[in-house]
Amino acid sequence: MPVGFTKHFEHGALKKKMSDNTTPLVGVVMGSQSDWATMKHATLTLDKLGIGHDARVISAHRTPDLLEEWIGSARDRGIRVIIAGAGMAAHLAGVTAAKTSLPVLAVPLGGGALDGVDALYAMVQMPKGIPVGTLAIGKSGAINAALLAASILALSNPEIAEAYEEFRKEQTEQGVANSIPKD
Ligand code: RP5
Repeated sequence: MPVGFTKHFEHGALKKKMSDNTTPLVGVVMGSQSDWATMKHATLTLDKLGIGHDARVISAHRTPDLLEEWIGSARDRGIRVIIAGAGMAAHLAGVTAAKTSLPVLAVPLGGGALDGVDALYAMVQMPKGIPVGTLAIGKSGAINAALLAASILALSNPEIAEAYEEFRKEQTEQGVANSIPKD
C-alpha cells in the first residue's frame, strides 16, 4: 500500500478515502517566500519519508483571508498535520491552530532583529485551549517538525511507521559508525 493511502475515514457527511500516494497528508505553510530557505528542509524531510505534502506561502498578516480558506479546507483535502513556519511576530501557527483541530507544529524562523527568539516566544506562548507544538528555531526545527509529523501519521499508517523507523535505525547506525574527524 503506498504511503499516503489510509483506510481511515472522516466522521460525518464528508466521508472520503485517500486513494493514492500523491494525496498530501501534511500541510506546510510559511509566512513569506523568505522563509522557504529554511522551511524547504521540512519538505525535503517529508520527501525522504515518502510523505505527500502541500507547501504554501500564506501570511497571517498579509493574506489572512487566504489563510482561513486554506485551513478551512485542509481536513477535507486529506491534510492530517500542519507545519507552520514564520519569523518575527509569528502569529501563523497560533492562528492556524485557532481555526482547526488538526495538530499544528510550529517552526520559529530567524531573520528578524531578534533572530528567531521573537518568533519562538510568539509561537510557544499559546494560551491554554489552543495547543501548538513548537520546535527549535530554524533548520533543526523544520526537520524535526517533519519527523514529528511522520511519527503522528505513523500511528495510523503502517508505511509511514516503517519509513520513520527505518530513518531512526539508519541514524543510529550512522551515529555508532561515527569516528573522531581528522583535522
Ligand atoms: C513573517 O515575517 C514571515 O514569516 C517572515 O519570516 C518575516 C519577514 O517576512 P518578509 O518581510 O521577508 O516577507 O511574517
